[in-house]
Amino acid sequence: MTQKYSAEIVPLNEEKIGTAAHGKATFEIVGDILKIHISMKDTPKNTQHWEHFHGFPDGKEAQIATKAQDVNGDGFVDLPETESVSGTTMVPFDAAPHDMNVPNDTYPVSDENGSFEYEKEVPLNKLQAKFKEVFGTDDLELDKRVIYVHGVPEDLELPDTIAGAVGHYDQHVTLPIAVGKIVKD
Ligand SMILES: [Cu+2]
Repeated sequence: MTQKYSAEIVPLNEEKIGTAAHGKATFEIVGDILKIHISMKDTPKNTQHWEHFHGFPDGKEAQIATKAQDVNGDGFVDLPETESVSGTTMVPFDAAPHDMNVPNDTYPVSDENGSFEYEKEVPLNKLQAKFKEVFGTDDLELDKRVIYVHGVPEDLELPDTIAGAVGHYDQHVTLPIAVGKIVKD
């Protein structure tokens, strides 16, 4: 039996970053494989884009952040400001999602038109084992999660009020540019 999920990914921070990133994600669980396909357009071009699903470990349903989450009024919704509605960073869509090693350089890079495609087949038992180690449950509960796409070019001017640095990765890497609610199909 195949379980399918999808997300319509809508822009966030588009007025500030000068482009309205959007796309679609699909997730298919076939046997012990999680197939992921993410297709994005109009993202900041020639830029690596971190992408993950975010959610609440306690089972609360995550919602997408909107402008309403700009609590400090600097015009941007930064990563910490998404947490009240979207929860925490959970699983990366990088070279090895089942490692759940979020800060790294193996995320997709957009082309000169701002498009990118990400396709991955993940061993579900490995991902569930790692998820349990980190969050205490092996149930991914995809339909309670949201997908985030992040990342603006290093030379984009950002106000000092933006938070969200992770290790040596600064706010340009983690600034959310698009988000989508994952639903069961
Ligand atoms: Cu993220």
